[in-house]
Amino acid sequence: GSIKSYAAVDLGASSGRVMVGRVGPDSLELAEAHRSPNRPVRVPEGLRWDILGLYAGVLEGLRAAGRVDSVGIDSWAVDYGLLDADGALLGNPVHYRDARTEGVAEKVWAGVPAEELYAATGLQYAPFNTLYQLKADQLTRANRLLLIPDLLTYWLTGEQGTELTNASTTQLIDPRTRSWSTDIAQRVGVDLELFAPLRQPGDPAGFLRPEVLEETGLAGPVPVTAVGSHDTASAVAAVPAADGERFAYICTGTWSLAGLELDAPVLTEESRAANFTNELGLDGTVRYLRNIMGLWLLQECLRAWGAPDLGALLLQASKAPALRSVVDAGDAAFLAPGRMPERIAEACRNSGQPVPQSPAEITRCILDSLALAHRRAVEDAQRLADRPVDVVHIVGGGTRNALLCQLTADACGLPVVAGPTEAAALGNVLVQARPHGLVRDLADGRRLLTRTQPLTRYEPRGQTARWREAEARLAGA
Ligand code: LFR
Repeated sequence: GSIKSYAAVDLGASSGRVMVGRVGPDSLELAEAHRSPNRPVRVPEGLRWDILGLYAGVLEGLRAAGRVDSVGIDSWAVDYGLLDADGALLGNPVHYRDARTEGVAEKVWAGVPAEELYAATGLQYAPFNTLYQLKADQLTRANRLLLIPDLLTYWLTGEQGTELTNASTTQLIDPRTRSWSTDIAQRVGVDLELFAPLRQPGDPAGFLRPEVLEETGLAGPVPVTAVGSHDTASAVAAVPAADGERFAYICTGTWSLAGLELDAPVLTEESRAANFTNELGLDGTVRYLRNIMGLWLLQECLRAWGAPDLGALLLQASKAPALRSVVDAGDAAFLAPGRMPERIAEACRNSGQPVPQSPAEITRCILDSLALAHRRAVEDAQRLADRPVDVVHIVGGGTRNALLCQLTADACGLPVVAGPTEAAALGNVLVQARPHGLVRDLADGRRLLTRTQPLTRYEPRGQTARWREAEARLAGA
């Protein structure tokens, strides 16, 4: 009939899932076929992704999904696998939280100043941008670089490409031309021949190989479609904004990615100083946003505390005193794993604030700090892009955290619309539905989302003065 099924593979930093989206002219349903934890592995040489485990999870998920009309893959950004001349993977892909990039950026800037890099690529500074990772790697045997979703697509189909939205996180793309910055690549000494040709979201990416069909029990041909393969690009595509709405978005999960959808990049020096990035989105859009540490801070504490019941902890945190101590949730000091409760306590102590003691107090400190970082990003983005907004959309895993959503509404002084939770998978599905004529463009996909997905609205409780005070406290620290 007119209903089509799509497998959306969505790999996050802490779990990988295969979702099945069923799309009709006026319907959109998403169901989970398979979910498995994504466990980074610390070996003597550093922190690595278990890429074979992830791929095995994809195959299991496709088997569980059953007959689908297409498959699309998205994941976290910047990381990659290197292949030798025969197309074989050279070692486990390195985790972006690995320490090997320490001090690398400074060396790159000695050749190409950070100001010039920003003016040409629009990418915020993060130690893990692909460019810096590449400069930290031994590339002598590498013949090809495939970003994580492109690597898995290659294993599924045998075909190589570099999907654009994710390529925009390498720091080797010019956001104005939406193509390689050959000048920057040359000056920093990166051979662009390493990369497979660019693919646009919506482009065909081959068919499941016969061996994959056999392993998954699927009947071919099953096409694979390039989607917005950066999970944040897919998540932003699934922000259920109304037509003409002036909105900011916050994609929540391990990270909080907070900002605006623009038609053109903002490449000013002021924007660079504020560490805003210009990543590429669907249909010619720019994702103008800031990376905030996100629920990673809480995930790492939960790990340290031996995985206590989250619901009970959040209830206690909601009753803990508000805004007692806040930390800078944008601080790269929180990037590496380990000792998170201690590091948060240290940050409070060093800034002369009360040191949170119990898990509930620390959790409250984290959520207040995240909401405050959300406020700063939403305010800065509006100012830097000269684009005021009336509403903040929160999508992704953090929508399950009602306290975080309410605090964000309070901090921003704006209504928050929370949902959908599985935004990246939905954005992935919506792009796959395009070739079948079920979804025309971004606006059309968003209309379908607002009609079909449950959303929760949080009104600001009018305490902006308290948030302003906390902001000043942090700035003074
Ligand atoms: C979110 C995300 C962010 C990116 C970070 C590292 O999952 O993709 O957008 O900055 O992970 O890749």
